[in-house]
Amino acid sequence: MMLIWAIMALSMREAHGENGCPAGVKNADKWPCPRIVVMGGAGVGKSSLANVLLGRDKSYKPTDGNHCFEAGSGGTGGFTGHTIETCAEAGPWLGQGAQFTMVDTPGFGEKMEDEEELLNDMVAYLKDEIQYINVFLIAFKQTDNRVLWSMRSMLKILSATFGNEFWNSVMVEATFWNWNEYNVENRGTNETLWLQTIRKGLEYSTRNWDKIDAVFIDSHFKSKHTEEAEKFEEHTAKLWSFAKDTSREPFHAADIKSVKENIKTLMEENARLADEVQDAAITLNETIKEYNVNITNMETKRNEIVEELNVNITALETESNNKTDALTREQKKSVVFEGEAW
Ligand SMILES: Nc1nc2c(ncn2[C@@H]2O[C@H](COP(=O)(O)OP(=O)(O)OP(=O)(O)O)[C@@H](O)[C@H]2O)c(=O)[nH]1
Ligand SMILES: [Mg+2]
Repeated sequence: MMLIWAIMALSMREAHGENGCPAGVKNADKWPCPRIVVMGGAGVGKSSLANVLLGRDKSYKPTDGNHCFEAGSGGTGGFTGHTIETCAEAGPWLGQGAQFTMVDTPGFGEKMEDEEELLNDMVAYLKDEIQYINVFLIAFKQTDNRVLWSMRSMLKILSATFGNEFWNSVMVEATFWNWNEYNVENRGTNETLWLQTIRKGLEYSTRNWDKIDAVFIDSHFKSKHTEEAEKFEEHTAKLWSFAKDTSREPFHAADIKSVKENIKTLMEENARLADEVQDAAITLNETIKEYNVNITNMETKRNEIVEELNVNITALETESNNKTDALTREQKKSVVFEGEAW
């Protein structure tokens, strides 16, 4: 009897999964679901946000000496960003809710090739350790649009690495988005316009760019300011419900290819495109040269025609003048004759 009960309990647990994870998600005991990976450019506020979502101070300092989840300005170890490795922590949502997993990642700059190692490590960690991911939270700094452009090469590589499915789990986050009344009025943009710009920026990375949604969670909000606290609650709730949305399959990171392979492919593709552009430029130059020769020939021809026309006009004028003179002479003669007749 005990055995039957134990088997039933086990299969029930299998069907519903454990630790908030759907059935079939391995390592649910270690990494509860949902699992949120925050990524983005260097210094945009990823670690601060990750800490706040785990319910601790935005400026949390780890005690074990590494820089995981440590917020701070400036690069570490010669890299552009402060966080230089991908790491995860399980904890209660906002410090008091259900258990979930937060993954912090290094910030990337503009020189993708220099950061290949960081990117490779990140992909390897997601693939081997985290395996299933509910949300890729891509953070952009509201006050700095350049970051969007520098992120494009990284997103291109991620897209090539993770495949188009990756975009189903993407939610965009606007950092440095303060909700106090003054900022709302003087921001010079609003949520809709800002999201439109981001979507446009992602247009070349995914076909689903216009379906991507955004949250505006301010990791630096002040709870004593009601409007900031309310917006924090609203946007964290939106992120939570996206993370828990079971109509989307969690992203399975186990099948992804290595970044190296993709960077190599993308670089080969770039080299091929550069060759094509060069060939096109050479052809264009030759065509321009041909056109220039044609234009010169046509100009010479036009000048010859104009000259010929001028000669003809002069000849016609002379002829006409001669005829007029002859006519005048004839008329004079006939007047004289008529006079004689009188
Ligand atoms: N005012 C303001 N400051 C912020 C915000 N988010 C982050 N910061 C500050 O920006 C700096 C960088 O924040 P981090 O959270 O370390 O940024 P990160 O994206 O993890 O940085 P890297 O790991 O270097 O890529 C810190 O000094 C934060 O206090 C924000 O929303 N508002
Ligand atoms: Mg960081």
